[in-house]
Amino acid sequence: MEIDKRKSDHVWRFYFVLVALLFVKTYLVYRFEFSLTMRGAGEEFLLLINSIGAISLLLGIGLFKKYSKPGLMLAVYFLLSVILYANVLYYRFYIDFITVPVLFQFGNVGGLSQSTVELINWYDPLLVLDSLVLFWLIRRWNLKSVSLASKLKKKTALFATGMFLVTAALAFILHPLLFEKSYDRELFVKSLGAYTYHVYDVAFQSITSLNSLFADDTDISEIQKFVDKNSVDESPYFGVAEDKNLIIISLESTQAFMMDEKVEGKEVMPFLNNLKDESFYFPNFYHQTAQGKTSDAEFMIDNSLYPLAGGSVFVRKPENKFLSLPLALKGEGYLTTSFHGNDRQFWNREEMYETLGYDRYFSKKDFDVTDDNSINYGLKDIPFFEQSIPYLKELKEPYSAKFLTLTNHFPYLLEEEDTLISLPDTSKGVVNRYFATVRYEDESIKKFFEDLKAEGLYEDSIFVLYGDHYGLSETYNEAIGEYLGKEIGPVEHVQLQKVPLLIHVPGEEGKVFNTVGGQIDLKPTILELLGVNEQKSLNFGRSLLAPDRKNLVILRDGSFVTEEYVYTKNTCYNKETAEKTKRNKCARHFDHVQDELDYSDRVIYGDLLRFMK
Ligand code: GP9
Ligand code: MN
Repeated sequence: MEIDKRKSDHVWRFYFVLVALLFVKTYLVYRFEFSLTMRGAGEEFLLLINSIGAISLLLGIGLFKKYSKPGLMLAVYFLLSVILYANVLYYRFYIDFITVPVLFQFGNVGGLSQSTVELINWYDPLLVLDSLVLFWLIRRWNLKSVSLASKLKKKTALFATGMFLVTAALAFILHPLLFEKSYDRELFVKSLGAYTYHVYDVAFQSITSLNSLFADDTDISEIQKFVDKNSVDESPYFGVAEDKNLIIISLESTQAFMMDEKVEGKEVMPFLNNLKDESFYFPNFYHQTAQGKTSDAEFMIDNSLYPLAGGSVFVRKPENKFLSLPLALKGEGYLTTSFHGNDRQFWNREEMYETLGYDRYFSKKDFDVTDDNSINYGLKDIPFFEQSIPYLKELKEPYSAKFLTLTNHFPYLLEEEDTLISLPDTSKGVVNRYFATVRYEDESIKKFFEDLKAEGLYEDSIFVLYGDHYGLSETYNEAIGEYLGKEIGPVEHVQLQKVPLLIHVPGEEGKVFNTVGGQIDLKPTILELLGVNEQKSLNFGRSLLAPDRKNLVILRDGSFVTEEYVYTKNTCYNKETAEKTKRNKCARHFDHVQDELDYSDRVIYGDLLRFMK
């Protein structure tokens, strides 16, 4: 085969320019956009080299063919740049990487919005638009599909594969449990690189989606044994709220530290602070959500299963069988409802609520939503609660009613007339505005309680108020630190994942429960108070009222917290001093933590609850 030396040299040069540019771009993103925790020179070295093999191979698609294809190379380059940038945007808020299910969530979750605009930087176009210059280069060098010397092609392929294998080998030496902890996406990206991570993620999602086809009832008995082994005794509170209506309020993006805060001497959450004195209050309660945010919290509270590490179960597994809180309550004659001032399809609620056994979903179309009474994602909380009262009055008792608040949502927008507190003055507007929307949310609940009392709906109900997930992600730790006057290290960051939990039982005295727990524990806690024994159950959580419960909460990224220790980012810390401590202090929980997350995932991927007898 004849080879045109000049033309083929240009193609080679083009290939190397693309590899070098993408390598540099990726490394700059690792360094300046992703805040990866690096431990030691080995990890640093691995981070430096981990994209080379994958980039050389992927761009090589246009090279290793019989005739090289510069256009195809550029297309792959552009695609990888877009993937990189999409991750940058996602990471800026979530401090996490995109997974395949997140892409499928876009339809349900609204896609581009004001929230995204908030996250864009001036230099962002450079990350993708360099492809235009490269396109110009194709023309300038007059690059064509030519055949290349096969010797050089072989050498390049060898180099690319070699780099890929060296990266993989080094990654396994440094992190032998890499694949067992595949929910730890940071570990994956910093070891095998951003592009290999995505290839793995696509394969992983495709395989797990087939799991339910091959599952049978042998799996469930092993998991049932595990869950039974961890069960707790009945508490003295069993049945104290028997036959009462159940009112659950999900506090959008509300973190527990806000309950203690004051700005210029004024409390940010005056109503909740009062209410907690007359309620069961849980100051060591954590959210355990991942990429499914509000829907993950709802999923956990209804099912006492962990959400999946990637995507939202509401979106991914709405056809599974579940043993949910609404179904258990229906068994006791309850009418089960949910209220939310957003579209029915958001987070695929319409479909998933059906599966979970909700009798009625009052969504945006049931409310009078105008430009004046809505902001950001939908109806403002005060009119939302006001307009819910007439519906609530009509419900047949006993009922359960879940209210999902919405105004305190990133990027925390609020009109002047609704701003009831002065804002702090940190360097981040998002952090400052958060105080105002949390204050507004507190006001809306105060008004709701006043209305419930006026309508005679208060006495016969119990109230569960919980924060659904963090509002200020790790991105804002520096600004939170400015406000709190301390640096936010890893332990402090985990502590910021505490969310409020108040359970108000009219007639019961207030009490503080210091137990360490999380959203997974709410379903058994609620059922205990209502005095309901499920006919069939598989709850990974344990009642927060049980005297013999273990103080342990497992976060979805594999971090965990006990009475004394915090384990996060592969390091064991003393909770009190926030200092690193010996790994073996945490190590006795490792197996249990891993098993608990794995078993819960297996239930969901395998749709195993359909085999429960
Ligand atoms: C929207 C509400 C907010 O319906 O659930 O969603 P989030 O972003 O918090 O999951
Ligand atoms: Mn939410």
